Order: sequence, then structure tokens, then C-alpha cells
Amino acid sequence: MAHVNRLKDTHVFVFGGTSGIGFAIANMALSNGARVTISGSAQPKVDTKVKQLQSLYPNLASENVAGYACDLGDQTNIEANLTALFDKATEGGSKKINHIAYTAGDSLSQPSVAEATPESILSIFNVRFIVPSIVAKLLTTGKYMPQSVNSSLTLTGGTNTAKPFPGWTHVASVGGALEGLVRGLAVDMKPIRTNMVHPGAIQTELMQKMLDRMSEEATAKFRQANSLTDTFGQPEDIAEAYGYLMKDRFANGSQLSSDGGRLLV
Ligand SMILES: NC(=O)c1ccc[n+]([C@@H]2O[C@H](COP(=O)([O-])OP(=O)(O)OC[C@H]3O[C@@H](n4cnc5c(N)ncnc54)[C@H](OP(=O)(O)O)[C@@H]3O)[C@@H](O)[C@H]2O)c1
Ligand SMILES: *[C@@H]1O[C@H](CO)[C@@H](O)[C@H](O)[C@H]1NC(C)=O
Ligand SMILES: *[C@@H]1O[C@H](CO)[C@@H](O)[C@H](O)[C@H]1NC(C)=O
Ligand SMILES: CC(=O)N[C@H]1CO[C@H](CO)[C@@H](O)[C@@H]1O
Repeated sequence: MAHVNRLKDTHVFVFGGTSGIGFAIANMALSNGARVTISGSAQPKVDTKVKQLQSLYPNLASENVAGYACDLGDQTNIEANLTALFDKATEGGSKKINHIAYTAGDSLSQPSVAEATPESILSIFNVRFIVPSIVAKLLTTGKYMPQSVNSSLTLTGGTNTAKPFPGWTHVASVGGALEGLVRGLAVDMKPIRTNMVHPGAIQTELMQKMLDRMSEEATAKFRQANSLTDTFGQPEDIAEAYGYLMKDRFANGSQLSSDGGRLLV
């Protein structure tokens, strides 16, 4: 039997699709003939990024790329807002989502161990951990995603969990919690598959914000210390890891890294 392109004609939804890794996942999915919906915190940027994706594939029907804003930092309204978002993206459940990639992540400002408070520690968990947990809850109804091994949810961790940067204790904690979430969801969400990807140092807008505060010398040192090849990873490379996890119907509760060997440096 000839091998088929498994993303063709599927519906791929990307939380965090307006930037960095998520934008590259949306782009990867479009190149495979998927229909794509992206989300970010504000509609103007979502619209700009939808247009940018459309311009990359001039022959694509414009309805194959859509985007809706949802502020994932609004904890009080999160369940209602996510429900409204999925209703829009699926036209009330009639155009179901086959794969979700979750790469949304807000500012990494975190308390030092010395200055941490219960509130400041919990705040790091909101967009990266609590929200994907509520996303999973909404998928249990079957309204938005088919209950099938062909469906998948892919979350995002980071190599910081296994090898924390100095001062990154609480982000490492979120990563550890996410690993448990992924294994738990693989069991509880079956037959939908849940997996995760660990980025190393990937050259995205988020990374650029960090590099902007560093000297050229410090940047060179940072790059060298965080991959075996003295390079940053590119979003279009790690996007393939998410694509693989969407396609392999036996990948379940698993973790992949795209990190240039950062743990071996
Ligand atoms: N880049 C790396 O080296 C690296 C390494 C390890 C882990 N990670 C993790 O991988 C994830 C993606 O990283 P990235 O580098 O691609 O980051 P990025 O370029 O900053 O993209 C982050 C995305 O999250 C969305 N987002 C942030 N706050 C939001 C909110 N309140 N509501 C809705 N959307 C929100 C942003 O949307 P808007 O801008 O439209 O609001 C954007 O699309 C993050 O969780 C990051 O911590 C990255
Ligand atoms: C999954 O997709 C394959 C290939 O398209 C199809 O043969 C199979 O019936 C699907 N399984 C379910 C449970 O939908
Ligand atoms: C995923 O793994 C869990 C835990 O072993 C299992 O219950 C579930 O059936 C698996 N789903 C698929 C699609 O393999
Ligand atoms: C982006 C979005 O849909 N925000 C809504 C979240 O829920 C509150 C309360 O229902 C609304 O006021 C927001 O507009």
C-alpha cells in the first residue's frame, strides 16, 4: 500500500501559532495540506499572522487558514473562553480538530528561590500547565476532536526541566508537572494520544528577547553552552517533531527533544 500523507485534509489547531515554534508548526501543517487554525492573545496579531501564512501558500484556499484570539492568561474566564474558541474554530463542532499543538507560553519572569511567594510560584503554572489541562477537559466531550487514535494533543516542555539554567527552578517545576500531565492524559484521554516535545535553545521571538539583553560575547557563550553544534535550533526543525507525533498513531504518552544535544554539553 502506498504511504499516504497523514496530515493532508486534517484540521490542525495551534495554541501559540502567532509566533516562534507554534507559527512554524502551522507552516509545517499547511505544507502537508492540512487546514490550520492558530490562536494568540490578541486579534490584530492573529490576523497579521494568518495573512502571513496565507501569503506563503498563494494557491491555498483562504479558508484553510483561520485565527482567533483568546487570552489564555484570563484564568477566571478560561473555560468559557476556550469553549467559545473551539466553537468558532470547529463551527460548533461540525469541523472537528484532529490535532492540537500547544506552544503558548507567556513571559518567563519567575521569582528566584529566595523571593518566591505562593502566588508568584503558581502564576508560572497558569498558561503553561493549567490551560492545557482545561483544553484536555474540553476534548473529553468529543464535540471538538474525534475520539480516535488519529487524534492527538502535543504539549511543550523544555530541556530546562532536565538541566535547569541558574534561576529557573520554578519553570523546571512546571516542566516536571507537564511530564506527569502528559502521561496521565495518555491514559485518561484514550484513544486520543497525548505527547510532548522538549525544545532546547530555539531561535524564536522569545529567545530573541533574551538575546537582546545579552552582549555579543555572552550570546556566543550561551550558544556554545547549549548545543553540541554551537548553533541555535530553528523553529522549522522542531516543528517536524510535532508533526511526527501527530502522524504516528502508536506515539502515546511519549516525549521527544529537539535540542542539539544540549543535555550532553
Ligand atoms: N524558544 C526556546 O528556546 C524554548 C525553549 C524551551 C521551551 N520553550 C517553550 O516553548 C513555548 C513556545 O516558545 P517560543 O519560543 O515559540 O515562544 P514565542 O515566540 O514567544 O511564542 C509564544 C506564543 O504564546 C502565545 N501566548 C503567550 N501568552 C499568551 C496568552 N496570555 N494568551 C494566548 N497566547 C499567548 C503568543 O501569542 P501572542 O504573542 O499572539 O500573544 C505566542 O504565539 C513556550 O512555552 C516556551 O517557554 C521555548
Ligand atoms: C484512522 O485513520 C486511518 C487512515 O485514514 C483510517 O483507516 C482509520 O479508520 C482511522 N481510525 C479511526 C478510529 O478513525
Ligand atoms: C495510550 O496509552 C494508554 C496507557 O498505556 C492506553 O490506555 C491507551 O489505550 C493508549 N492509546 C493509544 C491510542 O495507543
Ligand atoms: C477572548 C475572549 O473571548 N474573551 C472573553 C472571555 O470571557 C469574558 C467573560 O465572559 C469575556 O468578557 C471576554 O470577552
